[in-house]
Order: sequence, then C-alpha cells, then structure tokens
Amino acid sequence: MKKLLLFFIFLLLIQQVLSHDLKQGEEILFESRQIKVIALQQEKAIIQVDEEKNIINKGQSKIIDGVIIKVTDILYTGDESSLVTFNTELSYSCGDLTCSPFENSKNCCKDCPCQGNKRCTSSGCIVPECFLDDDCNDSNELTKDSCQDYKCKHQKISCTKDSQCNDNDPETDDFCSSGTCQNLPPICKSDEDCKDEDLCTLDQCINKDCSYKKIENCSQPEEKNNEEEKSNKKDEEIIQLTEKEENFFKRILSWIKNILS
Ligand SMILES: [Ca+2]
Ligand SMILES: [Ca+2]
Ligand SMILES: [Ca+2]
Repeated sequence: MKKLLLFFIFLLLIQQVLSHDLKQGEEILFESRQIKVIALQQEKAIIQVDEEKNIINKGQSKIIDGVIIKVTDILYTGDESSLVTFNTELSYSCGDLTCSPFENSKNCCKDCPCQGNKRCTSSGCIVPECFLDDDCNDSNELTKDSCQDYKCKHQKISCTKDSQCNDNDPETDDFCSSGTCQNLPPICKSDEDCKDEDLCTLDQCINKDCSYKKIENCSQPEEKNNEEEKSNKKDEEIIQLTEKEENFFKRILSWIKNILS
C-alpha cells in the first residue's frame, strides 16, 4: 500500500515537470503562466514568464516569476529555426489552499481569491454570466439552456415534444427522447409475426407490439409424450441388458456342470 502511494506521488511529480521544444518568438501556456522564448544564442536563451524575463545558460536552471525553468538543450542554426528545449516546474503549489509568493488570482484563483464579484473557474477569474440553468433561458425552444462554470451554454436540440417528430409514416411510432426524434418501426403487424415455440401462450400482435398471454391449464402434449417414450426406451434397454447377463451366466454354469459330470 505504501509503495503504491509513493508511486502515485512520483507520477504526480513527473506530471508537474514538463518538457517543451520552442523556437525563438514562440510561447506556451503552462499552469496559467505565459512562457515565451525571447531570443536564442549558441549557449544561452532569454526566456520570459508573464512580465519577467531572464537569461538562462544551456544546462542551467533559474526561477523566473515563480516558475523553475531548466534549459536542457539549444539547437542553434543562426536564424529563426533555432530551437530550445527546456523543462518547466512551478516553485509553488496551486491547489494547496495557500496563496504563496508568485501566486495570484490570475495564475491560481483556487488559492488566491478573485477580486470583486468575479468567480474562479478553470479558465481563471470571470464575471459570472449565470448561476442557474434558468438564468440562461434564450426563449428558443430548440436549444437546451444550461449554466456551466458561470457561463451560459445553448445546445441545439431537434425536439421538445412528440408532436414535433411526425414523419408522416403511420407505421412508425414517433416520439421525442432527450431532444432527439425517434421514429421506431412496429415490432409486429399481425399475430403471425409473434409466433413462438411455446404452445401454452397466446401469441398476438396488439398495438404494434407482441403479447404472449399464458393459456390456463395448458400442457404441451407432444413434448410430454416424447419425454415418456424416451424414458421407457431406456428402461427397456436396461432390462434387456440384465437378461443378456443372466443368460450368459446360466450358459457358463451349465458348461461347468457338463465338464464335471
Ligand atoms: Ca498555493
Ligand atoms: Ca432554449
Ligand atoms: Ca410515424
């Protein structure tokens, strides 16, 4: 159990250290931090985290605005195709309920509360558009309105009631299920479509669906007779066998008697 826990902690640590390959001028978003490669030289890179930048030599690491950056390799070609490989890791922990140095509501609103009436979401602090699904009603019957992460979502649907699903085919059953029209063909058209092997059920087609009503006091004669016949045959075979055995012993006995006399 302890080993398993250590393994998970190890996995968690691996996930937090990420490796990136970026050209000069390119940028990435890492844990809500904007990281940009400003310039590259043979043995060094100028890297910017949000508003702060610094020079890092190949093979070295530095903390820039709370992000630990280690430059592991530079492929210098003399033009904009030059490439830098570096690892990023936060020097703080976002999600530990403590607003540490370098953390703020912009890069970790889980720990550093949003200002004013803003709310914390997975994409940072936002002014809430809604709190409940009802706040998002767009008066359009054919959209499903919901409030997710303080933002309104309007998902298109094709129906809200059965009457919107009429396909003008009297054979099919038309209904609306979770915003989608269903036009199901009938299970049966006549009693003949419902025939089963059971002689003790009444097979009928009622309202396009098969019905199998039990027939009272019904027994399946053919099957029963077959069973009885089978068991009788077996009994006969056993009797015949024992008779054969008896005859065999009788013959041996008489043979011995003949020899002795
Ligand atoms: Ca924190
Ligand atoms: Ca709607
Ligand atoms: Ca129909």
